[in-house]
Amino acid sequence: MKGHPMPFSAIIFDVDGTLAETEEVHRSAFNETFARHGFEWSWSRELYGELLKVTGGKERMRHYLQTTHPAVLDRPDIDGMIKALHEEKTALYQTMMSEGRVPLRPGIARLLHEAKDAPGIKLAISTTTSNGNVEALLIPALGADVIDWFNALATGEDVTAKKPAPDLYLYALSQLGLPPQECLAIEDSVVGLRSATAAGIPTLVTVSAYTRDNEYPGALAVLSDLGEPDRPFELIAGDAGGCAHVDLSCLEKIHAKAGRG
Ligand code: XBP
Ligand code: MG
Repeated sequence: MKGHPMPFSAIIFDVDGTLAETEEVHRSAFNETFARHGFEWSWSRELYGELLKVTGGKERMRHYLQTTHPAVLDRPDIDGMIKALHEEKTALYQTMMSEGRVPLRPGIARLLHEAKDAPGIKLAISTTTSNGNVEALLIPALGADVIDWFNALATGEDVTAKKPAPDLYLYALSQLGLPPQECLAIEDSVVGLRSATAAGIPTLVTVSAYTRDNEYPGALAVLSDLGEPDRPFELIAGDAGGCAHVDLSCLEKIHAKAGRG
């Protein structure tokens, strides 16, 4: 082997679509909020797939109104209205999540447990959703102290420019105190991949319900999910280092390829 591969020091996880298939819960919470206020805005699965290109719930609502009900945006109270609707949507989402209806995706709990105790490996989160929503997903699944497993937490509340801008990943890197090449991001979407890549972070893609038909230029590999020892992932594109499920030694192999181009 030529040269000195970069050490592998951190995994940065996206949340929605990567840790769990949460987008259908977000969609229900948006729709339920709109209905409660008498708005006839109902986001179908198909429409929501398009709307996901705009990250962040408030930004997504504004984009929807711009393209379908532009007159609503002329209301003098529009900013307050979007903020209030989004707060209500967030509260509803958290109630729905507390009912425990969304399991973590294959391999997520296993990899987090392995990595949190591994010397020299740090964990981080980079998500356009909020802190409260991250907790609503992770605490019921992994316990009250799960947030302490992470050395860095970058959420939509911390930046103005959400994904695909690099800001969320740059903020995670600054908290980790690591150069991008020592990290590996795990993402489920093209906007997420673009965000991580723009921050210089090698990225592994695990596709989700809304993103499996996309192309992921620049990803180290594209997998169906992280897999489990008794249930291998499906390799969709790239080279997954010959492994059948993703654990730390597999990630190290995948990461080592990044340095070699
Ligand atoms: C995906 C998103 C989020 C959620 C909704 O986030 O784009 O906006 O759809 O959450 P991730 P909010 O970066 O984790 O994939 O309404 O709280 O924005
Ligand atoms: Mg995502």
